[in-house]
Amino acid sequence: ADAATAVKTHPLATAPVAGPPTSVDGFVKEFLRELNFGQGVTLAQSTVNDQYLALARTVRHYLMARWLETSRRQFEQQTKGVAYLSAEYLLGRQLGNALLATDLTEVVEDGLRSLGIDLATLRSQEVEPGLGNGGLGRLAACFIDSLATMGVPCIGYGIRYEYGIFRQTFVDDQQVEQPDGWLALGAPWEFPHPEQAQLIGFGGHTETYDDEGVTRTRWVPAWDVKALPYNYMVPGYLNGRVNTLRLWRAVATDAFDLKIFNAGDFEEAVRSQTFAENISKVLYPEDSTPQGKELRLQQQYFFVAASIKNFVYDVLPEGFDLHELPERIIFQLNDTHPVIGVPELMRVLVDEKKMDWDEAWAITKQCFAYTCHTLLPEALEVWSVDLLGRLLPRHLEIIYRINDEFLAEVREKFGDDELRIRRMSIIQEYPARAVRMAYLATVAGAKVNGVAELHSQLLREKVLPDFDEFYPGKFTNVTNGVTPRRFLRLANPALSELITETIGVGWITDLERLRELEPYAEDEEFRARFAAIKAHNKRRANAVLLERDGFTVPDDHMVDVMVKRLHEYKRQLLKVLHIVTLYDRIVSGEVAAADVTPRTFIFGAKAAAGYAMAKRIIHLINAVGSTVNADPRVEGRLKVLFPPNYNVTLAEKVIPAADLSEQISLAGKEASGTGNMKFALNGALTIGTDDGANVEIRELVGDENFFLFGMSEPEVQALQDAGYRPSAFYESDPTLRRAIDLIASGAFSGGDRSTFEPVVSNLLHQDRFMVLADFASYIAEQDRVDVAYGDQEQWTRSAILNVARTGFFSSDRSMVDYIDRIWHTPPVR
Ligand code: F55
Repeated sequence: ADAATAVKTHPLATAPVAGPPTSVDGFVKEFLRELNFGQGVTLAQSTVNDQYLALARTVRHYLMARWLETSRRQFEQQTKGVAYLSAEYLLGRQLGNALLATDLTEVVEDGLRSLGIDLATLRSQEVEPGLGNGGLGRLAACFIDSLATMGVPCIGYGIRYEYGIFRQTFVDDQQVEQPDGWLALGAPWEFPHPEQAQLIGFGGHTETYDDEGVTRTRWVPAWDVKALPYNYMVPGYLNGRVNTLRLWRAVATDAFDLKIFNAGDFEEAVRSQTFAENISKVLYPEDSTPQGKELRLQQQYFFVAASIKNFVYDVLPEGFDLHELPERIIFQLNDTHPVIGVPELMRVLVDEKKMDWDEAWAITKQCFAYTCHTLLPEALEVWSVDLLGRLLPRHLEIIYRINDEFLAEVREKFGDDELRIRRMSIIQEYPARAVRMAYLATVAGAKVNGVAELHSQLLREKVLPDFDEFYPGKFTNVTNGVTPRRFLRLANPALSELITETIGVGWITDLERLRELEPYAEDEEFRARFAAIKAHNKRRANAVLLERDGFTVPDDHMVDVMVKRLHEYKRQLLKVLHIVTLYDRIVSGEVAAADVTPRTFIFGAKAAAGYAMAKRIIHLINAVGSTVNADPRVEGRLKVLFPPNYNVTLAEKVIPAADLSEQISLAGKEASGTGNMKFALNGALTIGTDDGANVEIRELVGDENFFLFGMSEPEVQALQDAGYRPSAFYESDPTLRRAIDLIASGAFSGGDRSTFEPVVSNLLHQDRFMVLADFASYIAEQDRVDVAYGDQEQWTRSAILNVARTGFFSSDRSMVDYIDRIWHTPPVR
């Protein structure tokens, strides 16, 4: 104890050792030290990977004092902070962002050059942590970047998947998934803390016991796993602040295998270890149809329970009065994946901290807020009572009680309206008894938000109308945003430089200042520079795609990009029908190839491994691409590129090169979209439906600078109600018929009519997302795009205005909205 006190009161106890000097010399010394002492190699012996790892560790050293200092001050200040609970963080590469945040890029570039090393080569060596599926995971990454940059106390909690989103390859034009072993070459950004491991229980039963005259319940789990935290730095931009992302890894407890081992079954002991470690083994690649798999529920409970324990027992000071929890923390639920945290906090407060149920519930209701990211009914998570009862029996009891008391309140307010009670129950009865996690989140959350204006409106009016009526003021909107650091400053250095030269550097942390660019749309010289930058970015993308996939992007082509997860509602098929239509115009002789606006179509999309229709659509895109690209009649005026394994790293190269951004979901289906924002900020024009955040983009950039097509959400609803018959559109529109017939004829499948028959027949007889209904409008608008592109000066004007008017979509602004409308965390200096 004396030794511990001596350590804590030492004059240097809380003063971290400063990082290496911020000079080229200081950097080079530290880098060589890491290479020699960390990697154990001389410069001459070192591989690119050695150099990358040594560089990453060197950059860490510059951040370390700030990280320790941020944590210390946070502990000292004891102000309210955010715990962002997310099963996914799609971080992208770390090195470039860390260099940007510390302003070390030039020093490092120069220092490495003096050793004969190219920084860009080392940056390419990094394997991005793909710990997310798409928009939801990337949003979490943008949010924690913004919070660090704005100096808001935040811990991100999640799962350290050993395998992130699969690596996509194409074999015979079809998707094949490969494991993403992102840790294989070393993990220089993480800090494991095995001494802070938590035990997480599963299964077993509950029992009541007498606690000095009070009957209490306790949970007796049947097995447990150890949750090991791995910390990651989340550096703020040039502000000396470093927040923490804490990801949990599952490992077997000693007891877990020891018991079995001692029973003499060594093989079983090893098997059970594997069983425990499976929990954080791999990210589920489903991004819209949760499969209700037991392992997935294990993952959810595992990370949420570890995070709540960590916060309550380790982050809060000893002796903290838990009645004040809402003044200290808000747990933000990124979709329903962490909602099991609600009964978990109740269990901790009631069973472990022996708090009165009503008191605990009053606290819990103030500590959670819920963000919904979808409108598709099949994407709303539901866990069978059967599974929950087996895996988390105490949590099921708690959910039942929450539901009973909630339904009693509903009865009190609305009377014995049994239909309404059944509609609003957290427990669904048909087709099987199951817990509706979105309802639980809505009942428990202090606030519920959608992710774009239209989405929030539809959420209130169509998905949860009873709840909106029952809880006035609970529903709100926070429109998504993207971090300007990664998606403009890092991804588009040339445009960033032009912007900074024109309006100063303030835009990087105050993106609305891009407005100051508006007058330059009329400046001919500025336009020329802006256009030259777009051309430069196309050549840069060309170089990356050439090296990666052997593709070339012709200099004189419009670059038309659709990158996002493959899903029927996003309507990649509509894009395919457009390409087939253009192709058909040429090969049928309707239009001379020379008269077609040259376009390169770039797709990027992963399909969930079990989503058969999505995989067929990938196959079709590749097949159409192969045919179109190889047909001499096209004279190279249409080109279809589908680089495999679209990820954050590729996005950073492709988005800045785009002229046209495809945001063509069926109105009312895309909650927000965030790619749409990244494209507009990088000077692409959007062709899009009135859906998600497209609505707000169009409002901001102006109708003249946006290509709108398709039905509005009310029109979609009306067509649905009237009875949608896709074949009617096929029969009455000869252009559409030719495109579909061409696919059906086997023109893209070596004459085999069966290959794409399921796609064609689904379009003709189901077409859940009304591709055929919007086809004519889409083609007409695309023809206007061609005309508009013909006037390059005017196009560039529009592109500049897209940049100047979309500063609203900074995730910094999203954070301000969360703070004002939901978190009420105090401003931090
Ligand atoms: C992942 C797992 C499950 Cl089980 C369900 C959904 C997902 C997922 O990745 N969803 C997702 O990415 N949703 C998207 O969220 C974005 C951020 O809010 C939105 O912009 C986008 O519209 C929405 O589809």
